[in-house]
Amino acid sequence: LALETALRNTAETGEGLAVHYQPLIDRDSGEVRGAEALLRWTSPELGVVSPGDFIPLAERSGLILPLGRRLMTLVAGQLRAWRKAGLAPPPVAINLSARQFWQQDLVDEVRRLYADFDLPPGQIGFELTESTLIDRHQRAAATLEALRELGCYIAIDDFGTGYSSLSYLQELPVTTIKIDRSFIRGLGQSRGSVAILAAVTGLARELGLRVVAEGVETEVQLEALKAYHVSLIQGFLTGRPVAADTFRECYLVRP
Ligand code: G
Ligand code: G
Ligand code: MN
Ligand code: NA
Repeated sequence: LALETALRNTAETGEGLAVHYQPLIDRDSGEVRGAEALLRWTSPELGVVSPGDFIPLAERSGLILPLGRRLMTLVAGQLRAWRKAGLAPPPVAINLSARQFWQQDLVDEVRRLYADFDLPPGQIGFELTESTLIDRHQRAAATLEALRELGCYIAIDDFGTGYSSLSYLQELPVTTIKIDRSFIRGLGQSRGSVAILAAVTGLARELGLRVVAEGVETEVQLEALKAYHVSLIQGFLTGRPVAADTFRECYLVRP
């Protein structure tokens, strides 16, 4: 309960919230092609709380709605500041949990964000899990279409861990699938992981979807991905989540 009270205070004031950015790297050129925004929380009362602890609580309690709004504003403000400084930040992906995706005014909120912070189309994208999208196809499609019209790209996060139905990929305007790190971990160890990689990349190619490998930690995994022409890499090997200033220095300022 102490944790929930502290989180509620933070949702109201924004105190102690920060955003870390993890780069999405093009393996062939080494260039940054995107970033994932990840919420970080240092509670004034409790100190650093891991996202693995506070995100599930935020989702259960509904606090993910105000917290998610704060995150979006922090990201948009950061992007505007970078652009004003003459930098060219790549598209930044924001995670949306089911509650956030299904809230009535999501599209209006995103539209307002683009306008208020002078963001070019495509500057912000979203990551959703299969389980968020699968129950209510048609309404999901309408929301996704509206987000696509604002230029947002849409990634399926943790791909392969949700439902076994694949038909939604054809029916929904998603642009990207992020192969879950549980499959990446097995590369070089289990034949099953290679089989899944082969199937997922084949499917993505046929459907014209972009593929991102997440959770890439070793050169062996990178080599295995190369064999299947997966060139977009997100993982500790190519870059950990870092604070905004570090992200700027490492990925946005070219010598
Ligand atoms: O770095 P990592 O430990 O941040 O994140 C743990 C989990 O929390 C991941 O599943 C990630 O998608 C989720 N997460 C991180 N930031 C956010 C956020 O702003 N909103 C939502 N809904 N989930 C987030
Ligand atoms: O659920 P989601 O995919 O949004 O999770 C993002 C989470 O993955 C963050 O907690 C981030 O810190 C973590 N992460 C990113 N790269 C790696 C990696 O290479 N290995 C592991 N174990 N976790 C990673
Ligand atoms: Mn994610
Ligand atoms: Na993921």
